[in-house]
Amino acid sequence: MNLEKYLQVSQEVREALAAGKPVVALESTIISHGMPYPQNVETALNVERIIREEGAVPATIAIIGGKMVVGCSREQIEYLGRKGLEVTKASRRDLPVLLSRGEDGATTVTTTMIAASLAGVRVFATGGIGGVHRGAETTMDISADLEELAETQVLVVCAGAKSILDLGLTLEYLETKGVPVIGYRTKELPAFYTTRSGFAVDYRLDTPEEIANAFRVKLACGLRGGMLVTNPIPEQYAMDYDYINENINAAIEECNRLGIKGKQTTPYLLDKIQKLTGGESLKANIQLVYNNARLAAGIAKAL
Ligand code: PSU
Ligand code: MN
Repeated sequence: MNLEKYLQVSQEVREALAAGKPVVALESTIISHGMPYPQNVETALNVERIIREEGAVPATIAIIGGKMVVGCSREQIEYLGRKGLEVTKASRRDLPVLLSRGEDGATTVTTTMIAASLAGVRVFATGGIGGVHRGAETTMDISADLEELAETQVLVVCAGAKSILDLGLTLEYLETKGVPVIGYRTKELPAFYTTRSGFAVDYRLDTPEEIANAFRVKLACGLRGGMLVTNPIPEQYAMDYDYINENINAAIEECNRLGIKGKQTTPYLLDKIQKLTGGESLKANIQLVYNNARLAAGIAKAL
């Protein structure tokens, strides 16, 4: 069986890779499950534009009709954005059935890393990653994103992780799995909406070149897994620490009260926080994604 049956790389991305041009992968669960329509589509298209302005080629990734598409068209992005929660949120475990049945899926950090790596794309920009959920000592809810970072050689640029997660346990897990956690121009792990979290990253690196160098060494040594680059939200868009955390706590309480579990947990919390903050958190979310796209393009160029 050949992979081409299940992997479709757009012409633009194929040509860029063949010419050694920088390419940045983008996920699609952030479009379908991370933001409401139409802001999701607007953001996804703006992210692509920003990456082009920075001199790299964007490759939005999704599963369409049983193929991992690397380099979605505008129409495909619009389609995923409109379908929203109706699209299957596709993690590593979902790939075999979705692909064999010819179905669609929105790729999370895990499946975006898998498809990017198969296509030869090494840099990926997103908003926030999944991690160890609060209460995981009893629920065992630990995102497959962390295992993928341990397994697949793709560098992921994010704004840290939301404090819907247990950030301390998330860092412990990444340490156990040997995933380098880099702070871009910071020693402190950013917490998505805020630049501060109270937790330290492993290393502070101050330029895209230094980050690219470290990742190049990882690839050269054949070390399994990726690298996590955490990029703080620009100060002018950051939210008040206490305000956002009160709302996150309220969202988690409601989630527990309703008994929401498994893959529904993260999308439920994202939506609830957006509602509780009257859309204010969505604005911050959009800006930090743009900021990550810019840095990822810089790293891809340096690589
Ligand atoms: N966190 C965010 N925004 C997101 C996600 C997480 O702040 O859009 C999405 C990403 O696609 C991530 C996935 O890979 O949720 C993790 O889901 P889970 O916690 O179910 O593993
Ligand atoms: Mn989970």
